[in-house]
Amino acid sequence: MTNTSEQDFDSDSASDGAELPEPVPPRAAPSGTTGIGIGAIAQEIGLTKDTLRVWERRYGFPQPMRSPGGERLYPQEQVTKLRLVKRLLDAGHRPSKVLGQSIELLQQLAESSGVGQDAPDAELDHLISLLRASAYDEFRFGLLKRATRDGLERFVLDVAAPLSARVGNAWAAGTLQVYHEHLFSEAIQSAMRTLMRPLSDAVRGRGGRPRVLLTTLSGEGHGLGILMAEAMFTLSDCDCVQLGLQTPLHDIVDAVAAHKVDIVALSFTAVLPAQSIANGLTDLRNLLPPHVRIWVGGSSPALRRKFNDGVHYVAGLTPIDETVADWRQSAML
Ligand code: B12
Repeated sequence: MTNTSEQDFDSDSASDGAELPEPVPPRAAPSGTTGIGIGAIAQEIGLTKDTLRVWERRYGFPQPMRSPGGERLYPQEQVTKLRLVKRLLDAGHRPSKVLGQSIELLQQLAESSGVGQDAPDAELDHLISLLRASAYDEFRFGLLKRATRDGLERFVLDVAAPLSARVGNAWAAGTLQVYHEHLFSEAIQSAMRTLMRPLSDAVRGRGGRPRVLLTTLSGEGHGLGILMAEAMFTLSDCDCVQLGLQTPLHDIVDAVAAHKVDIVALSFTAVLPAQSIANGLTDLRNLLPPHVRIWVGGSSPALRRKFNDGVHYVAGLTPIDETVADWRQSAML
């Protein structure tokens, strides 16, 4: 990995050395008050429980209430703020600069730094409004029409990728729900598979190389990144083996041997803690034969850090063609 980032908020390094407030004594939850437990919050937002405890101790936020049994309970407004905090940190802001701010200030900061902002596109807005209105058949029709009109590459780059970001932003803003995300994923997957199938079959018939295995590691439940990457690899004449989501490391290793795979391509969003990604990649690297490359992509800020050698970060979908060309050149030497 060549890129580095100083951002790391997974453990005690969740602090960045700024002035710290006095610790706030825990409040008991008034009877009848609801709150969300630390495990559920950590999972939903993509932080570790340790990070939440460290922030509480060092920055005075979040400030959970306590259940009668002494467990942390986070009220909804703190969850909303935490979601926003996480997105600002993913965009490169520092914990000490954001954790003490009001939600209104954080919203302004997000707006001024472009976090969660959609580029104007009336057609994509229309698709989102169909999804929101539960006009699912219309939404699927709209996607398929665009896919047929644009072709695979343009559909991936101009529709599937920006629409995923829009859906994510709408979910974060509370204007789409998780079931909308599921419906969206199903519709995108089906449109992309329909477009991709004839080409994939033809590439397979020609014995295209490299052979690329695509999957995600345990804990990473987002599959549109590897699907879009598969489309771009296929357009670069690669034979793709799509394993889907969350494949255990030993199963990846077995599939690599059985299918004579040259490259393992993995996708990471910001949900997996940086340390889990680093550990997973180190373990996988040690388990795979050295000639098998590991290429990683996706929006996780952890990918901007330096990992061990033998893991290559591909910064987006368009560089896939060039990276494959480099592989072919080195394979011929
Ligand atoms: C659909 C969706 C879901 C679906 C996924 C269904 C499925 N089968 O895939 C469901 C509903 C299950 C879901 C669940 C969750 N999600 Co969700 N989800 C999304 C959404 C809208 C798209 C997901 C996706 O596949 N993205 C991956 C690709 C498309 O995006 P990318 O990482 O930016 O990668 C780009 C490139 O780098 C490249 N690329 C990607 N991978 C690779 C790999 C290689 C090798 C290469 C070369 C290139 C490449 O392609 C992309 C093109 O733009 C995103 C929004 C978004 N912006 O991504 C949120 C998002 C990822 N989800 C989010 C969250 C919080 C969750 C949940 C924790 C809570 C929830 N919403 O229910 C759970 C966690 C699940 C888990 N354990 O992983 C957050 C993560 C934020 C964060 N900082 O942690 C996001 C960003 C929404 C948001 N704006 O807050 N989600």
